[in-house]
Amino acid sequence: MTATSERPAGLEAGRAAERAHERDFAALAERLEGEGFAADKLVAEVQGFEVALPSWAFATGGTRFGRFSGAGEPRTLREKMEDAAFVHGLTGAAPRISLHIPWDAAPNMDEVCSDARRLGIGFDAVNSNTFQDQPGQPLSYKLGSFSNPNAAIRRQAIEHHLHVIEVGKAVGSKALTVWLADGSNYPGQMSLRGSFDRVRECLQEVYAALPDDWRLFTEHKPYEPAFYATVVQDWGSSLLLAQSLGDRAQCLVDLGHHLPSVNIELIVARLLGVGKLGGFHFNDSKYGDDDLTAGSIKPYVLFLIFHELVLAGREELPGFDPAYMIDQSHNLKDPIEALLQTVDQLQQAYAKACLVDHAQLAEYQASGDVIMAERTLKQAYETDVRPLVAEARRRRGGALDPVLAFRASGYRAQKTAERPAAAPGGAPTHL
Ligand code: RM4
Ligand code: MN
Ligand code: MN
Repeated sequence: MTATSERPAGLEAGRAAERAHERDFAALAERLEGEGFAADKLVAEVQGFEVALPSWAFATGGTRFGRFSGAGEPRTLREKMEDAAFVHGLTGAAPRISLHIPWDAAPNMDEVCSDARRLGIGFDAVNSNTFQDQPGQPLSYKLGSFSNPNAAIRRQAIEHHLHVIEVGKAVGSKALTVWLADGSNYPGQMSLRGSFDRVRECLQEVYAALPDDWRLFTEHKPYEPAFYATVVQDWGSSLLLAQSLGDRAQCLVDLGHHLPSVNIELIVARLLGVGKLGGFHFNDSKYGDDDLTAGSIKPYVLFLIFHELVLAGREELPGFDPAYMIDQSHNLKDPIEALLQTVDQLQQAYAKACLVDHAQLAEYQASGDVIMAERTLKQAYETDVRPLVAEARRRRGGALDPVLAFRASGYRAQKTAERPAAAPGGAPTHL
């Protein structure tokens, strides 16, 4: 647990649940020891896994057809940070929040920092937003920001990014994530080469303004809102940008930003191989940028991605320092419950990846034993690691079962009383 002043309510699982956990963990530990693993070492590895929470995921998201908000949702950055601290208290694995500017604009950054200290949370990458026009903004991003043929619009977008860096500096962030909606809806609308060149030039200026210990993440996405040609549409475009910017520019992989059936773990491996894998936006997807709960649709893919990451970590690949972040929109679930479930799913995928016998796998690969190589992965994937993950949470002061602990805590009811309901409906908050 962190410096959170009070231990969250709901942490005390019933005695029966404690006993059941102890029994399950002992059985799993014995089995793993039999397979040559040190259970305590595995628990410690899982305890070391941390992921950042997105400030924009604490309120109900929406689609372009509507939004159905729930009770007690946060209305201010401080309230989002309170919710984040609660999620961290129950999971012990989410000690940072990622801000989105200007959605999280706050008049007094000193207050934001002192709230964060009081709540025991820190800040991960800051995100810019040139995909919407803000009230009072002089020039429109309707036809693009960094790619816009109009130099004054590009200048405005650059100034916004410089401002976002200042916000990040004030809270102690160490990275800027740039996702651009830039692109075209119709052939002929914009120059396919020229638009990319303009994006690169603008990013060069932003990169030059980064503090020395910061990284810049470029995030690709195949379509939406540009339905014909998105400028940074794929990992290749993202990599070209990162390579042309410099060492501290890396690519961010949002799991929902790939067309159906694209092999994401292969993309991860490619980026790892050239030291350009900067981080993740975790979520899951059936069709496109669906923003569903990580692990809810393709859990094996999530495991295979973590397998590449754990392997890269063990091999100490140069430049390997992935920023793990969540980017989801919770349209139906209570946002806090969805995030608790997400962190648990990520911990499970990570724990399973820690169980892969890499030496054995390499031998099977070298001898061309296809079945046994695949079985080595499946052996890890099919292990029920829930007791391991629960034990890791418990040792970090979190809950055995965060969702049940949240329900037992009365937190949502308390916040519903403290935070008068927002107006029903309204515009979607998430793209
Ligand atoms: C985009 C992308 C970005 C996020 C916005 C809100 O689809 O995933 O990471 O900042 O949505
Ligand atoms: Mn994203
Ligand atoms: Mn997205």
